[in-house]
Amino acid sequence: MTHFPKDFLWGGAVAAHQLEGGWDQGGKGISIADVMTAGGNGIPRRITDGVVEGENYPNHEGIDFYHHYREDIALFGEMGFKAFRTSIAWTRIFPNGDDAEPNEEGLAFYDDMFDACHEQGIEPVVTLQHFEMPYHLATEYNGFADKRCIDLFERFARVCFERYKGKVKYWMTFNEINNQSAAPIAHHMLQEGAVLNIGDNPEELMYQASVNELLASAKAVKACHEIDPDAQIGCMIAFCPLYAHTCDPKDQLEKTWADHKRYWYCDVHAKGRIPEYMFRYWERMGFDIDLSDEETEVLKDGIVDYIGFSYYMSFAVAAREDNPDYNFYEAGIPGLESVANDLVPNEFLKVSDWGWPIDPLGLRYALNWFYERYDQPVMIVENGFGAYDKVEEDGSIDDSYRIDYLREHIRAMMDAVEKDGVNLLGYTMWAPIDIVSASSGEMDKRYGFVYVDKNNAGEGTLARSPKKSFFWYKKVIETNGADLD
Ligand code: BGP
Repeated sequence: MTHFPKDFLWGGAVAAHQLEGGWDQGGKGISIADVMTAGGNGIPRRITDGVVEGENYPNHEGIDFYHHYREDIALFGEMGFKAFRTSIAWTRIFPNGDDAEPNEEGLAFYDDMFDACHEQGIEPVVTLQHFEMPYHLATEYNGFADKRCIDLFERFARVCFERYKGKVKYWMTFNEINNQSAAPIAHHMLQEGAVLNIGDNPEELMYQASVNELLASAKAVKACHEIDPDAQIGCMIAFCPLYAHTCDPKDQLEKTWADHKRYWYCDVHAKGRIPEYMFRYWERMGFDIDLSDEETEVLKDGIVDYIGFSYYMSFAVAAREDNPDYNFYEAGIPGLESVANDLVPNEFLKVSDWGWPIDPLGLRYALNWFYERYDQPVMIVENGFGAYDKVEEDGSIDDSYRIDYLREHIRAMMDAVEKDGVNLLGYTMWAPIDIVSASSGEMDKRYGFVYVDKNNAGEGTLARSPKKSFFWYKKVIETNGADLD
């Protein structure tokens, strides 16, 4: 007998800035993603001072989903998607973030996109802030370093809840809010909170911005519950299991602290309070984090309805001789910055062409980790394989490596549900159609079931064509995961 839920939300996930394009159309303002240049495999993206002529900004066009969304959503419908996760570009609704009135053209765009989803029987799952804050909030406020952004975010969220009430049942507040606890800190502080100037003590400022974002998230959760009691609103955590390198208790303690430092955000989202270990750390470090009693109360009202997380890879953690208190943890994104400090290579795992460790069983570990810790429904809102694809003479694309990756992860996910009893709402793989990579700005780092004819240099017809994995995933959904071959 199978315990896999019949109403499971199979689908795919993207983010507005990585596929929409139309960066200056429909009254849209400039977002922080619009001032990020293309990087490359191992080459970080640069942040320019405004939009500079002659630079290559891959997000400006994305894959022009802005003009292709009906066609693309129809392809998702053909695969049998039950859910489509995307984000609302804040700059389509409030071009500068602090405008007096929302932009009707932007609101209407998402109205029609969500209608197109429902016409295909697809439930939209929507993130409010996915690395695409208004650039104006970065330059004029220094993003979430400034507490005024809390209310600006809440206002944006309220406008969305009121407008899309009944159309959107699943919301998320901040995408991968916890990435900023890893290096490179400046890049992440900008992506997650539009913090442009990281000042003299970036770590302290990162914690302040994080607290402000968590307050903004809590206010949005409360607003969502008031405005649409039928909706569910979750958080979104970038989860990489942090395994202890050996059974040496020192490695185990190091791992425990690494979990604290990387995942305390989830404690706040799911329990409504900042964990004591974080206060102790700030005290030890001499950080002066501004959090009033009133704000502490705000956090209590912001408990999420489910935990959304992304899963791509795992890491191994080893204790350091110079870290006797086990309170140090630093990590980077492989390929983007040297992963030094207390991360060590995991000899049991292979890595992708971008150096990301491949660990399907880690997904079962992740699901258990969340479920036993927070006792809340969970949703896998990102999981996928970035790879170089080859188009054959006849136009076909055999991406069996992507199928292998997804098959093993889905198998682990199903074990977590069937054997471990995890309450899992859905699985939206990343990304059903080729889009611009968030970390590197490449087009040739492809995740899709649907190929898009566009390369790193921005050349191509933007034509869409199904890869082998398209037909495989269609069958997976049709059989509710029973046929993974
Ligand atoms: C997550 C982000 C996505 C995304 C994905 C894959 O961190 O939420 O926006 O793009 O990772 O990463 P990349 O595009 O860098 O390969």
